[in-house]
Amino acid sequence: QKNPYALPGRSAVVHLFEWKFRDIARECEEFLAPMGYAAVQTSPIAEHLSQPKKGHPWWERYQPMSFRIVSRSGNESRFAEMVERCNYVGVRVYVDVVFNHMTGPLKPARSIAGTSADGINRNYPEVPFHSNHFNPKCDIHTYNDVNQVRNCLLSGLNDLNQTNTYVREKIIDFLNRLIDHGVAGFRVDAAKHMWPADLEYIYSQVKNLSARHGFAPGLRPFIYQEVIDLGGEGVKKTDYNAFARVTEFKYGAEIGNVFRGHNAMKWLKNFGSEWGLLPSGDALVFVDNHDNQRGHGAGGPTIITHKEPRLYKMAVAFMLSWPYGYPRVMSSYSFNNTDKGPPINKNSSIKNVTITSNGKCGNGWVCEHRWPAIVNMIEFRNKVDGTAVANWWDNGNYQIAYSRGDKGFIVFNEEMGADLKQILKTGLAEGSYCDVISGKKMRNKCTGRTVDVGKDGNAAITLLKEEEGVLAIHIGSKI
Ligand code: LM2
Ligand code: CA
Repeated sequence: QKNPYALPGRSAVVHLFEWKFRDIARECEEFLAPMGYAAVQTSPIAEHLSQPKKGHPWWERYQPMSFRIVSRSGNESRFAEMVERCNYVGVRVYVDVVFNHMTGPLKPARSIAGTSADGINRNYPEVPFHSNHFNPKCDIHTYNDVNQVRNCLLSGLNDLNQTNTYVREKIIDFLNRLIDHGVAGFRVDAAKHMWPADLEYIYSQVKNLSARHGFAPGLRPFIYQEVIDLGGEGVKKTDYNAFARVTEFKYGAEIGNVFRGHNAMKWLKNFGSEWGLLPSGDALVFVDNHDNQRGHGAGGPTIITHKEPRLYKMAVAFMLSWPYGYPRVMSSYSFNNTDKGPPINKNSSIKNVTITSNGKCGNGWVCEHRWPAIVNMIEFRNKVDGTAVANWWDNGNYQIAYSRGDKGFIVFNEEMGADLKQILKTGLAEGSYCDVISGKKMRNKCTGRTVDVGKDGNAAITLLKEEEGVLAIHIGSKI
């Protein structure tokens, strides 16, 4: 089912990567709901491998040991409390679910909850799964062969057979338990490595969203499936988008290309399905994700992350201003090597997300979703909802501007070493507007630069090369 169930006036899902449930609950109440975010994506919540000797790399959570709810983010009662609190303030919860595989070939494999499994002989007593529930061991030698991609081992991880009735039942039970807790949907990890028909069957057997948690009768869960398809492989994103949404990896790759100066911004004019992207209503889009921000997954060095803040703000501002796909905002912790897990205390529990008096995060959490330019663009997206792109302007190269109907207007300057000075049609009514990238409207004053729109809807826009590369105004920032 492709509807994210955003409350009216809200949009986007924020991935609170590796956050503890308690911190997510607080964030729903204190920030996400009031600021207009629609939903959160959690990290995987099922009992998973523990690798203390490796310093608890983030990817241990992508090696499940059972479908009990216990992870480095918290136990089942904390999870239940989080979903309850987020739902109460109208923020949807989507869980990252991993059921293509279990752990790699470790004997014993020890879980975060202290149980063990035999990853060599494929015995997972907590489920239980035995070797007959898995596909025969083989390696993926070529991504041209869909049989290998779906039936062999992804990075050596024991590959569950989702065609098996018992395996299906265990997966369906797990998803149903999450629905009972009040979640609104799922991010399906490694969907590319499972057969579309198996997934479609599993989804069809999952319950409707929980009435007890306030969902209307008959609602099917929101599902977005992780399928990495940059072209040229056997498995295609279009194998999966008939029955649920798909993560559109080409989006961030193309955005990276454009904003890094490898493809002129003027071409963005028809960014969307004409670029070979999925139909808008089938796509879950993002500038970076937890994999490709650290060189895992797809996209490589073209992907833009929080490590390049000026560029990142431009890329995310484009995503949030552009009416294509359902956007996901990444919220990271800082890292300098690709394995590094979240910030931890001496006893290796995950550190709390602390919030400083100016609204920034401490303890090593980056919290891109709280960056003023990013959260202000969430408000922009919510205010312009339902309008089309209009008043497109470009300089033939790396300067562009457009409005969203008569509700919002945005300008980008990515022209190497050049200023932007133009009289532009904003589509907006006459008045003074506060640029939400350099500042914010506060008590009818603007803390950043103001833009004066004349009777004719035109405004003199200046974006100097040393300033931010983007400027945005909307009906809510009128002063
Ligand atoms: C995905 N796609 O379908 C993600 O793009 C991918 O990043 C995930 O792997 C994968 N699904 C499994 O959920 C991540 C991480 C890997 C890591 C796995 C399992 O990117 O590096 O693999 O999780 O934890 C790790 C080791 C790898 C080892 C494997 C098995 O990094 O070297 O392979 O465990 O022991 C021998
Ligand atoms: Ca598989």
